[in-house]
Amino acid sequence: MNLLKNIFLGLGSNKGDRLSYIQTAINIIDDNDDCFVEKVSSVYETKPFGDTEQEKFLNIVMKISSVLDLKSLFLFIKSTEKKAGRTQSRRWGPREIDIDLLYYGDLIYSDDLISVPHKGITERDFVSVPLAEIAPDFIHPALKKKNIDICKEIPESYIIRKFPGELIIKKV
Ligand code: PH2
Ligand code: MG
Ligand code: MG
Repeated sequence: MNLLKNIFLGLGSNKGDRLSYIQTAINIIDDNDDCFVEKVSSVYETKPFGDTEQEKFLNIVMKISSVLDLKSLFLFIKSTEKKAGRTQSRRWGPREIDIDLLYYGDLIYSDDLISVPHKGITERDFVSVPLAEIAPDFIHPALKKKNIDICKEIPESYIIRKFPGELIIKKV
């Protein structure tokens, strides 16, 4: 079986006990025998992007490795959102937990459902800054730029502060 190493996920929550929803999602991913949590970034409290009339988010990025192919991983992420307590929410609306696939190694791929690298990487500092924190030298496969350089080029800032509180990785 082929273990793919540089998989990055972006997690966000702006409803209920935000940190606890993020920790629950990390635990579910950690508990999957096909996924290995390698690193988790600091927690960032962020202003809402898009629909600005909603609560502040907590955002993190995590690095995992996995034997799951792209589509299986995507389905697992969607099921993890549900299992962690995501209720229906409109596009851009408040959500208990959102998990986005940011990079699947060096793969460049897009269809109706999945797009990697995620477009938010170059538009949202709450994605690019935590990415640069845990993987500064990882190179965006399409732009051929390092995370650390991408995060310097984001025009608008949504990050308010680092949020106190530790996230726990169990398996390592
Ligand atoms: N996610 C959204 C919409 N807006 N804003 C912030 N700050 N953080 C998010 O994770 C976020 C958002 C849709 O997924
Ligand atoms: Mg999102
Ligand atoms: Mg999403």
